[in-house]
Amino acid sequence: MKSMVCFFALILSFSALAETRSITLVNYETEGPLVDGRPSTVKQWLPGTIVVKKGDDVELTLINNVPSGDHGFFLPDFQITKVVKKGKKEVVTFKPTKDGIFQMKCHMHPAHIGGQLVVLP
Ligand SMILES: [Cu+2]
Repeated sequence: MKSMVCFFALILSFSALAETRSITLVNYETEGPLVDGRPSTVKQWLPGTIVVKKGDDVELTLINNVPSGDHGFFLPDFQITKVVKKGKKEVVTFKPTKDGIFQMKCHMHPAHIGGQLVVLP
């Protein structure tokens, strides 16, 4: 009986170490300011800030439903570069091994508003 309790305690402690964080990001597009007298479009992945813990198994579902076309998801500090085609969904997974605040953006369009990944210690 004692070994059985130890076994379950061991399983519980392992499951508490790393959790899976599943987060869905949706591409959003709206009218932006005039640029050189012409209307512009602002694009962003929402939510613009996502928070996870160091060591978590992170699964990001990226949904691109904007009419302007394909967009990218770029998280350079974790070597993630993904193109999400118009009307499609992509899933990326990674395990953050460092804490801090990291930039995420579209690598295909420099004017795309970037967001941030917050990794807690
Ligand atoms: Cu883009």
